[in-house]
Amino acid sequence: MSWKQTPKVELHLHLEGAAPPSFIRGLASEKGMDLSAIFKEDGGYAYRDFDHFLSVYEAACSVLTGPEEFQRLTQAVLEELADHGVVYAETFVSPDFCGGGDLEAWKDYLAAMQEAHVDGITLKGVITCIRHFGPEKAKAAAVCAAETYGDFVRGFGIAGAELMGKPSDFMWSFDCAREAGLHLTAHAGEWGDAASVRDCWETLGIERIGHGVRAAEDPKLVEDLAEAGVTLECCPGSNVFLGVYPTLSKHPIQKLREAGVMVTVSTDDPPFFDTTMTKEYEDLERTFGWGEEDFAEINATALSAAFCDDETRAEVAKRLEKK
Ligand code: ES4
Ligand code: ZN
Repeated sequence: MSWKQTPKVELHLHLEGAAPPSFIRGLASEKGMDLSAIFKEDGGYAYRDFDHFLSVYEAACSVLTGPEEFQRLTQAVLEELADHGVVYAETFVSPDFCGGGDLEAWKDYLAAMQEAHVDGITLKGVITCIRHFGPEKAKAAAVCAAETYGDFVRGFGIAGAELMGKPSDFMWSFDCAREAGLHLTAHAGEWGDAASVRDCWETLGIERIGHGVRAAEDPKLVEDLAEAGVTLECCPGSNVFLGVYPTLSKHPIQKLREAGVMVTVSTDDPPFFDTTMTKEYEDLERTFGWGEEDFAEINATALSAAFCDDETRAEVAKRLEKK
């Protein structure tokens, strides 16, 4: 069956990483910028590996020069998500890419993003610092998040090159965000091993883990994550595309779920990884035999781990009941 219309919750989506290539190409040509180096002949993004992906990603972001571009980006992303049945999404946005960490500039970007609207879908923001930009930049990102916590800004996290620096380098930022009332998540266990997932979880006191799948390599950690009810923002298609696992059948999402870990399904950077939420569901059905009840459970798990307020949660729960 096609899962396109099935209502879905998505928790792990980088806003700029969700930018359709045609949108970025269109903006580049409006601005007279030459981005041909980052596109393949078929129009998709071109890169070799994760580090190169990050630099192509930053080049793509270079056309997003102001709040207006972010408003248009958010609108384009919401339309794409709604087309795939997504009724609630959380998106990672970084003050580093929105005014360079300046609080007043950040507020203008945020206001612009919140102008975007599509009926039937709610979007919330998780503000991320970028690990490879270092702890000082992360502090500015955390202050931006703390100062703008509210209806849209719900969480704080860390993205970027996972193997650079240590979680403890970012403790000040996570403490700052926690004290302001923000929910916390962090990218861990995509490139790093199970020990690094535990380190990140215990050091930063996060409620969810971005990816986290390499935790599957340590049975004790799996047990502890299940017991603590930590939710993993799994992005199976992204992991297979980037070679974390050779095929979806080798991906631990099923094993983690069977062990009682809260797992959810997201796309990460969908056009970069040649995926959509519909495609993720189709692939999970084909590989693990997941059906309607499994996806309903995955969405319920995602909604209970969502960083929104309970009124929004109740509204979204109603949307999930409709088919
Ligand atoms: C990421 Cl900084 C960033 N952007 C998009 N996707 C990512 N994955 C990890 N870090
Ligand atoms: Zn990610």
